[in-house]
Amino acid sequence: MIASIMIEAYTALTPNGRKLAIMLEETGLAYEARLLDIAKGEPHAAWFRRLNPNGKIPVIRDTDTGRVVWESGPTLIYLAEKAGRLLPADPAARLDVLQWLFFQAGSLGPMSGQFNHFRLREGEPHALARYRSEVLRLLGVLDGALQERTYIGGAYSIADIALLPWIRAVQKWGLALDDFTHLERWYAHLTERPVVRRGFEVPTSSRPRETPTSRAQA
Ligand SMILES: N[C@@H](CCC(=O)N[C@@H](CS)C(=O)NCC(=O)O)C(=O)O
Repeated sequence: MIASIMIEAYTALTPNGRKLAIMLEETGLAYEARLLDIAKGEPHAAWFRRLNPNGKIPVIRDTDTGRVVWESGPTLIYLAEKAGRLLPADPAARLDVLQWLFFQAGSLGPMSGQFNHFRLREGEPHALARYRSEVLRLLGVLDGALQERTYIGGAYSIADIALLPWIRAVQKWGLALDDFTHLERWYAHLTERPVVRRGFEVPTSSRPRETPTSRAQA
């Protein structure tokens, strides 16, 4: 028997959408991905702004509880707490993870997004150089932190999941990791995980999943 959907995941094929997809695959929670067309402005439609007043993906709705969560960081925290995985309970270890999660949401994500914006437009060389150098600096921060650890926040966590699609994106946007060997090793290691690969395929792999309860009933 297939479980009913537990998480409605409003997403798109972008780095912020992909981190949610990877997280859903990692936790094994039953979910359905609902793809929005950003080019057509769908996140700004009135029905979607009732879910997220900021008009951006990702958003989740938990059909168990009716809870809606927007902003990718809190969606990852919510899902980690629901699944009891990928976010330590110990306060000090938890803060280590949250620091890197906020680093992604507050620094790497916005700076990379602006870098891509100006990369795609001519006539703003100062802006492009500014964002490019800032993204490279942030990659250096990650590289330094990963020199002495396998995962960014201690054990494998939502911080790794939040960063991963952005590290993939900046490479697609022309920034190589050659000068960031520790970050490159981390990226190669994580993208070998079958579950992460499945996450990058969402929504094509999206489907309601069996839960332990439904399997026991089958
Ligand atoms: N701070 C937000 C950023 C979300 C965001 O920028 N989402 C983009 C896609 S990656 C989006 O929905 N853009 C649609 C738009 O701005 O029209 C988060 O972390 O969730």
